[in-house]
Amino acid sequence: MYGRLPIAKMLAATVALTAAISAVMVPINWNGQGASTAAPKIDHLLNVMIVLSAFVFALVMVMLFYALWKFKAKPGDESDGEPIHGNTRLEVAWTLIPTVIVLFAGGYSWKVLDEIEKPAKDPLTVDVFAQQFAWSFGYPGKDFAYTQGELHVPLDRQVHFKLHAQDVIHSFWVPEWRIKKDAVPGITTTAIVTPDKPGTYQLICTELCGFGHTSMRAKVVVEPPAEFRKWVAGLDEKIPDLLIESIKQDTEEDPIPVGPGGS
Ligand SMILES: [Cu+2]
Repeated sequence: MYGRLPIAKMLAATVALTAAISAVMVPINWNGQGASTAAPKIDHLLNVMIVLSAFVFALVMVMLFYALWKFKAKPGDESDGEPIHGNTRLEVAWTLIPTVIVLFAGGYSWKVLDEIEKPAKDPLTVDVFAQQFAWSFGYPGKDFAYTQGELHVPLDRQVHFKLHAQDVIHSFWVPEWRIKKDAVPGITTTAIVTPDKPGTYQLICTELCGFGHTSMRAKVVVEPPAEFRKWVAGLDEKIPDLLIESIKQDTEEDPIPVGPGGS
């Protein structure tokens, strides 16, 4: 036998290495500026995942380097290794630990998503039309005001973006809001965001959708509700019938296709 492993020492080394990696990785601002109520929650979730990943990495490295050092063959030793088979305790451990980590990560992510998507009392519904290679938007109210390439939303109000793809799969992403959701032909998907910082941002298509994919962007303006209302009232285009028809053919996860979601 190889003798007992110095479990306590290996565990201490793993914890120390986890702490060292986390101390470098966690303070890095991976996602940039945040501008929605979801941002701090998602950033925190990412940090928890970084610490968990650092732990797994550290554990593997400590065991690897211990084995390299401890069981190194002596010079001139050409003999075979000891024939060993199975180690129930080790196998139970390496099944149980990852299972617990993955279940925890899944459960925690579920909880965070649930909090983010909890419907507010008075959400605004905005229709988002994605097509190769442009974005356009429909606002509730009389005649469904419509804009191309520029999205305005009110500050501090939950917005339900109804995503409609006209041709291929696109994906709705404003990095500062963190939330990312696919627009899929044939179904209407919903992205829920509460912008909490005024300013100008960029909506980016984040699903490779063809030659013009990299240029598929739109300006996003988050502004106080009064300014938003004024802006919508000033729009004179309405959603083209073609787009309304295409929405009607979508399978709905929500029964209201074009939203009279208040204004
Ligand atoms: Cu794209």
